[in-house]
Amino acid sequence: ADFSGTWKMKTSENFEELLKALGVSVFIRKIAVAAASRPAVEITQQGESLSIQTSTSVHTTHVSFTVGQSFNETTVDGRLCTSTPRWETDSKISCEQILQKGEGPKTAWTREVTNDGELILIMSAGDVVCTRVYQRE
Ligand code: RET
Ligand code: NA
Repeated sequence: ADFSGTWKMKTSENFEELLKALGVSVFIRKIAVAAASRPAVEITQQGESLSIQTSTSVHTTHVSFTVGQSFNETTVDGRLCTSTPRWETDSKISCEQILQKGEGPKTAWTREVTNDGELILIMSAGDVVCTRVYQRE
């Protein structure tokens, strides 16, 4: 599948609940939720290698990885983790995260490009699941 493009968020569910499950304080949560309502997502892809930049007014992340190879990233609350992405289907990447230090709920994400060309990002922390749907700009 082709994940590349500049993506605009259409819907988001449970993002604040996700941060809450990760122990983010209410003050920081409100700032993060407001900023995360207008993310700029830029993905480039070459074969199995992806580069994903997610920018907001207060926090930006950039990851590059090859599906099938572990890499370092941060959880959505900013803690360093080791991530292991794999193909769940040929249009869906599923990634488990292991914290490098300390303890916390189990986190993971999936990214899928649907037949109608939407990108669905699912992030989870323990039982809490956040779903964000994007369209190409
Ligand atoms: C943290 C804690 C430190 C202070 C701030 C934060 C903001 C996080 C944001 C995350 C956005 C994530 C998105 C993810 C995927 O689409 C790291 C929680 C300000 C704004 C857009
Ligand atoms: Na997002």
